[in-house]
Amino acid sequence: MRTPLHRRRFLGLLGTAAGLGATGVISAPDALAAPAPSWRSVVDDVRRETRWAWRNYVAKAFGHDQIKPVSGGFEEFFAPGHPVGLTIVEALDTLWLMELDSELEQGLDWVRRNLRFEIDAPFQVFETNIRMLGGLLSGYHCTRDTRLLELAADLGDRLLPAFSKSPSGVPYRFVNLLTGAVSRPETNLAETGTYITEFGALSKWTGDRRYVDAAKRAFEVTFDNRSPLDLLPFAVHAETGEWLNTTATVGPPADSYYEYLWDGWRLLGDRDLKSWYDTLVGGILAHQSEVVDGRLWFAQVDAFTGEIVSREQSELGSFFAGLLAESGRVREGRRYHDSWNAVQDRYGVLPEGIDYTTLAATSEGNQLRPEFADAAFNLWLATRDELYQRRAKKHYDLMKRTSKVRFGYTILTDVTTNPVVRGDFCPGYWWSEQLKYYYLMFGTAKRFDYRNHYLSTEGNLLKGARR
Ligand code: DMJ
Repeated sequence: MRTPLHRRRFLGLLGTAAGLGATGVISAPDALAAPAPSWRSVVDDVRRETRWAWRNYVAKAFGHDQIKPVSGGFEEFFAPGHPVGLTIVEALDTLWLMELDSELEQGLDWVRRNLRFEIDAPFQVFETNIRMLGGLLSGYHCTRDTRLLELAADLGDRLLPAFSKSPSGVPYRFVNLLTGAVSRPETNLAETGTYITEFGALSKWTGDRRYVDAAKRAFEVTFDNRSPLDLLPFAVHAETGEWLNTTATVGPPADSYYEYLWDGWRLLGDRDLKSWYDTLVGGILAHQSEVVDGRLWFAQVDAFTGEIVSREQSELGSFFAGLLAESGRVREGRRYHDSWNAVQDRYGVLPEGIDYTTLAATSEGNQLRPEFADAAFNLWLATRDELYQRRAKKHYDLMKRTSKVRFGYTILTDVTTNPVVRGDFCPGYWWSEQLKYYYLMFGTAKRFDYRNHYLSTEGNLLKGARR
């Protein structure tokens, strides 16, 4: 039970309807924001920035996984000494959507000539799937370059042992791409259930069901083990399928598990996935939502008792506002985005973690994160309310102001200081996610089907390319 102290400030979800759109400390609330700028000029600016950053990547780090945009160096993401051109693969569909066709051709040429997966090193299955497999598949979807599909099928085959060697069907965290040796059975929900759309697209485009069947089986094991409150702890053992803890969260390392139940229904039309999503999100709304000072949050709770175990909220959790809206819960999605908007108003760039009772930062950096823009994009698609374009525009402006450096855009190690403290690296997802969300929501992209599309958790376009 929550304590009486909590009840004073922490009203239940149904207890209040007012107090939304909290006023920020630094800037004006949404209602007082300046009139909408010309979105056309913003979309042109996003395209220009993408091309500028791409040219720097080509000059300084081409073929390596990630550029270090301050020093002009590079680093690999999956395995030291084994570049797989992560930035290129993540950028393919973004370049295509933006009609940056000569840059796209440069990237495709590198992939055709260099990308191979006979690599004797353990690769993280989840990251390899959402970034590399998803990037190749979205590249194929946009360009119809069959080499991309061949590479995707080869990579899919190399990932499958993580599933087939597990006695429960829940995947191991790592697989050696050359030998198929698996490792790290202590895993979590996101790394268990973020495969169905990439594997589903691969099955559809190759006619081989092994991929989609493996992805669904992993979902089934964890869903069947749900608590009587319809909640899932986030830590699980791959070999037994048993829980390793009792804490439920919508943030990492659970987040995209929920996203992919909905997405699997949306992309593949699998009714089981929709019903599992409805059950689990019903549990989350009933037992994890909490309103503090008029703002909606999602607590970390014990999955079996419902007791709150933490009021810390990861920035990554902000994606959930968009997911709620996408799946028909627009009211809750709006409210949760309002909460994160209050954090954006307070800090400018969102810190990685906050305590939602005070909005104090619990983790001061920002890894050039896309989730707030992702949610704004999905809310905009669901409502066409310009409010979300304004919020995303502010997110974009703040990113330009704080993260733009000599050779591109970088992460921040402290957003609570003035000036902010910068790191020196640009994550691969930046090329696949926020650039694309900004571009698509500030203009009408000719190559994007605004009515019928699917973007993965990594922003990869697996449906909706208009050629
Ligand atoms: C991305 O790789 C994906 O969005 C993933 O689902 C979790 N978050 C990172 C970016 O923050």
